[in-house]
Formats: sequence, structure tokens, C-alpha cells
Amino acid sequence: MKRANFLLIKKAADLRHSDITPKSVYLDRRKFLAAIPAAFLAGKEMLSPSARALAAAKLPNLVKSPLSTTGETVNTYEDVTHYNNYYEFGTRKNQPATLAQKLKTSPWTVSIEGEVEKPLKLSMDDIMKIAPIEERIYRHRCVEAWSIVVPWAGYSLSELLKKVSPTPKAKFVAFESLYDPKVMWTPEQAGIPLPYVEGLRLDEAMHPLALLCVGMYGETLPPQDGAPVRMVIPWKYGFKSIKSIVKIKLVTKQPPTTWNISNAPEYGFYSNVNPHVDHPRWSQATEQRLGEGEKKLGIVVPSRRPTLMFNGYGDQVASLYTGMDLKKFY
Ligand SMILES: Nc1nc2c(c(=O)[nH]1)N[C@H]1C(S)=C(S)[C@@H](COP(=O)(O)O)O[C@H]1N2
Ligand SMILES: [Mo]
Repeated sequence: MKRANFLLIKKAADLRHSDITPKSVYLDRRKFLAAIPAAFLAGKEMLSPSARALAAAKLPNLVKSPLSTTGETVNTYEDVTHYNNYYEFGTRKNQPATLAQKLKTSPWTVSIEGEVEKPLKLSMDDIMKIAPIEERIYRHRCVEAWSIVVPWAGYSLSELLKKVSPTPKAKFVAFESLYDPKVMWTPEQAGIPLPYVEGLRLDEAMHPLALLCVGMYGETLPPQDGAPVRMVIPWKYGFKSIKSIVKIKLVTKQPPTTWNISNAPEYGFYSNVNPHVDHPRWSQATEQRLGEGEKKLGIVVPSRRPTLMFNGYGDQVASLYTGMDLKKFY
């Protein structure tokens, strides 16, 4: 039984965006971790109710969205907040839950600029007022072949883009995350260039499913999930869903994206969920839905489910890619 468990852990560890960790970085990381006081390592669940309320505020006037994926079991808050990818705050899934608590999310400004008639610099208060905040339950599928179902909160990015009036020259949208070297890892420690950058074609960004996300589970976002504002693009692999956004720039040419810069053969610009196009190091045909498995002799043996084309959002988004070879534009 121990042996089976070990094998499962080993297998999961193989499916990582990046496996290249120089020895010096590893040693440096251990030093870094040793400096964290034990009390700080406690998760949100261990905070008093009042401390928890400070960490995440309830979102008033949430409206249900017709764009929600229904009929699937929503993952637990614990799963969604303790199994994260946020390389600025660690390269292991459990690190962002503790290390990202240092992220200062207020005051916060998002600049919307570039090929627009009315550039804007918005506070979080401004962002909360652009459109009604909807609860949208989406499937979220990481390129590492695990998935979750999350009740996000936000509104279509198109609502924000309409406010700035993109010029006819705008063809792509470039996003940039905060980079604060005082609280975040260095690019050497993270193994990727920072700040984290992402991009979408303008028509993808204008698709109603592309969510500008300000919350989850009826509350504001916790830092490890990309507070105070992030993207959620449910038909694409998770890495397109950039966290803690400070800049949105409308541009004429396809912008650089973090995982493509760091490993172009493995990560393209489009990154649509596609069970027929395997990652060079593993299959994309199936996925592990976190929390799903069969209990055998006291341990939960993870089970796999088939991955759906466009993560199950094909009816809505397939027309964006008519005539494109999705093996070439991976
Ligand atoms: N700034 C930033 N955004 C990021 C990442 C990151 O490391 N930094 N990781 C991406 C990856 S690989 C995934 S799978 C999702 C994970 O989102 P979640 O932790 O909320 O599930 O965030 C994406 N956004
Ligand atoms: Mo990911």
C-alpha cells in the first residue's frame, strides 16, 4: 500500500510545466523556506473567523450566470486554495497557499492602455463597478493534466474592453502580472521570466466566456488564486489564466507569453485544451479531477476522466478557430 502511494506521488510529480531545477536554485529555495516561521505556515482554515473575514470579503449582489457549467461537482475551497500554480510564490503546489499571503493587494491599479481611444487606470473599486459581478462555475484544466471545478466571480472581459474603445489596429490583448521582488521569488528561483505575461487574440478576449475574475466561492480572491483580479479562460490550459493583473495592453502583434518564452516546443500561444494533441512529455487525453477517486483500503486512488475538446466549451468557442490547424497552432 505504501508502495502504491509512492508510485502515485512520483507519477504526479513527473507532469510539471518545467522540470529544470538547477542545484543552486534548489539549495537557495531550502534556505528561503527555512526562514518562514512555522506559525505563518497555517492555512486560512486555521485562522480565527475574524481573520478569515479580513483575508476574503464577501461579495454582495452576486448574480448567477447562464454561462455556468452545471451538473458537475464543485471542488472544495480547500482543494482550490491549497493546490495552486503561482510560480512567483513557489514551484510546488502547496507553496502559494502560504507564501502568497505576503502579496499586498490594496491599493491596486490596473492600467488598460495601448491601441485604445480611452486608456484607463482603474482602482479595484472602479473594476468592481464596470459590470454586475456574476458567479460562473467553470471547469479549469491545467496543462499538467489535473482539473478542478470552481465557482468564480466576475464579468466578461469584453465589458472592460468596450469601455476603452479599442482602435481598428488592436488585434491582440497582452496581460501582465504584478512583479514585486520584495515578496516574490526571483526568476531564477521560479524558473520562468518575470513578470508573468500572457496574451489572447482580440476575438478570443472579447468572447463572453473569457472572465475577468475578482472572486470565488462568493468572496474576493485569496492571494494564491490571483488576488485581486485575474483572468479565467475556461477553454484553454490553466497557464493562460494569468493572476494578479496590473496591465492590459491592446496591441497590433501577437504578444510574448511566459511559458512560450521559457519553453516554446512545449507551450504555444493558443493552448486550447485539446485531448488529441499531446504534450511532448505526456498525454492530454485524460485528466485527474482533484478530489475524485476510489477509496481502497483507506487510501484514495485517483481516477482519471477523459479530457473534453476545448475543455467542454466547444459549442461556444470552436468557431473562433475555424480553418486553423490546431496541431500547428497549439
Ligand atoms: N502570474 C501568474 N499567473 C498564473 C500562474 C503563475 O505562475 N503566475 N500559473 C498559471 C497556471 S500554470 C495555472 S494552472 C493557473 C492555476 O490557477 P489556480 O491556482 O487558481 O488553480 O494559474 C495560471 N496563472
Ligand atoms: Mo498550469
